[in-house]
Amino acid sequence: MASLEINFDGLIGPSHNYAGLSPGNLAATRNAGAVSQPRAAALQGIAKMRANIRLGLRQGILLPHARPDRRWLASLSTDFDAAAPHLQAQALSASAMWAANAATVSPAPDTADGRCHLSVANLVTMPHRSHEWPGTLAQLRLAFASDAFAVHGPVPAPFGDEGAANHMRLCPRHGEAGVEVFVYGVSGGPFPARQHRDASEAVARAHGLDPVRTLFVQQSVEAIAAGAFHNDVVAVANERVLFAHEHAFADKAGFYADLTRLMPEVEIVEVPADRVTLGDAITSYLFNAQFVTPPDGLPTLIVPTEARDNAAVWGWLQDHLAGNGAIRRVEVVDVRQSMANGGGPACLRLRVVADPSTIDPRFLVDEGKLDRLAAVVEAHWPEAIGADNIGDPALIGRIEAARRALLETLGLVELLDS
Ligand code: SUG
Repeated sequence: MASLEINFDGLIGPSHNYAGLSPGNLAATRNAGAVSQPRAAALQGIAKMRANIRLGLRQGILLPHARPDRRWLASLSTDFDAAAPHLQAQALSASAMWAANAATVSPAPDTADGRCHLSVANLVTMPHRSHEWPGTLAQLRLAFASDAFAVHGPVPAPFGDEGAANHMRLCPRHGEAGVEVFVYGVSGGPFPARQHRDASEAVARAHGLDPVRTLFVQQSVEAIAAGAFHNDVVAVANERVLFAHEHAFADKAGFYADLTRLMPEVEIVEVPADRVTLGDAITSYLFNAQFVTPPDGLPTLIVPTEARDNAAVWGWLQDHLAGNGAIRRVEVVDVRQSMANGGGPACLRLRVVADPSTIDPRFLVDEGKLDRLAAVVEAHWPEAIGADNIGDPALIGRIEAARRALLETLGLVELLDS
């Protein structure tokens, strides 16, 4: 079978909660201490996957990690019961759900050895995310074990790498060679720049990318300061179309010129700040849409309900559709539980262009498997987690049992400890 784009969504884990662990992520900070609904959250994620399958897209999954992360706590010479509350929260986070941060992926047509390369992201900037990579790497090594893939470990600290959330690929069609764009931050006003240029360059070297067709682009300080903690909050690409906010990049003229030189057929759809402010872009997550091409060929933007609820954003989308713009269809999905932690439709998925027959089928889903996953979630995921419950041993027992039930259902118990 030919290569096609497969979206791997992070299944939202049973420990999903709002501990406000990510400074610079305004939604997560605003919702710190709110009561989360892990069961509803996971069902929302499953419904999004189901909708994408119905559009004709291929769908995969990445799984929740062992939480609390007892191995990480042991490396800090403590355990969950003895740990300080902030370490308990960091050990319990379900942040692996945001699969766009799992790895950077360079499909086979872009690489020197003709394999699809994946580099697990180190996520070193935020403590609660810095211990995700071993669990992610264990899954990537299983899912992408075939010779068609090369799976790399993380770039070493202190070079922050947040994976595909800061990487875009422009190409005539997914299965053809493209231009890979790495977006890094230098400064973000009061907030940290999470993606370092040295990390992006190391990933590009590891993947054997052609330096001539690889761009390193600085995210604007203004965007990070406004709450765009990843590039995918202000820009997204699909095939030959780049969709970006006017203030996404530090030097947009230079970037657009390079892109147009390398790929004359590129179409840049820029949303001006006088139609949608950076603030509206960030609260609505207009650019954190999944931008995809289903088999009917219509470039489609899958936006969160928050984008429909924002009059300026929805107005711009309607005008674009009416004007026969590059985006031909808009679909709306409800991922409010993830959104409240700053994770939209695009954060929840990792794009891989490959032949599905080369991937471990336990990581691929159809509607029947999603039905089985939904049943596990209904039976085992906690209904609610409040700030006061985080250290509760009964809750922890429930979270660990829920993940065990999931792995048993998928035939993936070998992942129990990772
Ligand atoms: O890293 N939120 C995540 C959201 C990641 C979104 N991903 C992309 N844009 N691709 C983050 O800030 C909040 C968890 C908490 O506060 O408990 C959190 O980690």
